[in-house]
Amino acid sequence: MSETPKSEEAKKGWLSRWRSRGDQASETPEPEATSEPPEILEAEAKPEGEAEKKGWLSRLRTGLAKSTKRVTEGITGLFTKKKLDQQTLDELEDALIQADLGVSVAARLVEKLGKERFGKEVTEEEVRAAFADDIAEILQPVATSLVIDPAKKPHVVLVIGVNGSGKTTTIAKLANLYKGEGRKVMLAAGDTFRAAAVEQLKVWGDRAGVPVIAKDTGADAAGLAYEALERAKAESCDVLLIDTAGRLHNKANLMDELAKIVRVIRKLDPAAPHSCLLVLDATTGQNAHAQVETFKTMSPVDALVLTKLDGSAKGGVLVALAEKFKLPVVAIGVGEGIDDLRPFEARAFARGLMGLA
Ligand SMILES: Nc1nc2c(ncn2[C@@H]2O[C@H](COP(=O)(O)OP(=O)(O)OP(=O)(O)O)[C@@H](O)[C@H]2O)c(=O)[nH]1
Ligand SMILES: [Mg+2]
Repeated sequence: MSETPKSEEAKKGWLSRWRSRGDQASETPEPEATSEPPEILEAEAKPEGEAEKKGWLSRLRTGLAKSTKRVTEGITGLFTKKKLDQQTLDELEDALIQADLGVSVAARLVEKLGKERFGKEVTEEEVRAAFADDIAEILQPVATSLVIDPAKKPHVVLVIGVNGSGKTTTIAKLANLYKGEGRKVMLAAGDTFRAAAVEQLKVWGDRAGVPVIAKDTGADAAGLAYEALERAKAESCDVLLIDTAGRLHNKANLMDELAKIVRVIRKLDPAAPHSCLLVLDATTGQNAHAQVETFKTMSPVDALVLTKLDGSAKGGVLVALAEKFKLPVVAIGVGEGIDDLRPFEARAFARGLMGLA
């Protein structure tokens, strides 16, 4: 079920299209519900200019500002001595751990720095640049995109995660993205537990101009997912995004419900879901590790989306997650708007985190 890009070409095209339209849209108020996506198509046709790319990077940096501050504050101030000594290395390691990069990543970064620069003169900027390179190396293998297989009609994406992590919002953002790429998208309101969850998805569906298959609160989520897949197949949709509840009465209930959704949709398509995205809220920091562990036992997780990087000082956790779980990170959320989803790019993220241009 793991999704890897078909080709570098495909990935690049998708990333640049996404980047090229990201900025203008996020600065403007959300559009009213409309069945036409003229803004997106118009922006897509534009070639990606340097200015647009710069705008995108600066938005990433703005989003990461709190995380960057946390990481770099720990590093700044350690460089009163000219030569790199053991005490400075130890303090750097502590600073990286404090910034949520995790014990293992912190040790790895500091060990490498020590090997290369111990006893030598080194500036704070050089250390940040060295760390950024090493972080980019850790992130590179997981920085990928969710590739929709055009042979699947539909490509089924199951979206899971704890309550409030940003599942429904991420589904809306993805629906908007895929619709903008000219794909036929359908949404399934599989969170039948929480009152208002169905309404929330319907509002987003209207905004993105895509149909939402829904039932009343309390309906059987697996049955709903089955019906949605039947409809999506009949209508030859390209993508079906299934929302799920983040919390039920207890963990066992949630596990049963997710397992049942998977079991039931496989009656219609034995390979479904073709992608299972786990949505994590970056503000939860280290708790994200436990969430990955838990959800992996409930459903086969193919990839991660990290949300709320704009409001988090704990973006460093993404590096720790990449190193530990090696799960692809297919997108990051940098705001509440429908366009506030970004492809995850290793080098840009690493340099942003270290406060480098
Ligand atoms: N700042 C910011 N807020 C976000 C982002 N993604 C989601 N949110 C907000 O987080 C809150 C929860 O998002 P939802 O999409 O409803 O989360 P959920 O996982 O569907 O929650 P449940 O349905 O309760 O399980 C909402 O207020 C969203 O607007 C993001 O990337 N940045
Ligand atoms: Mg939700």
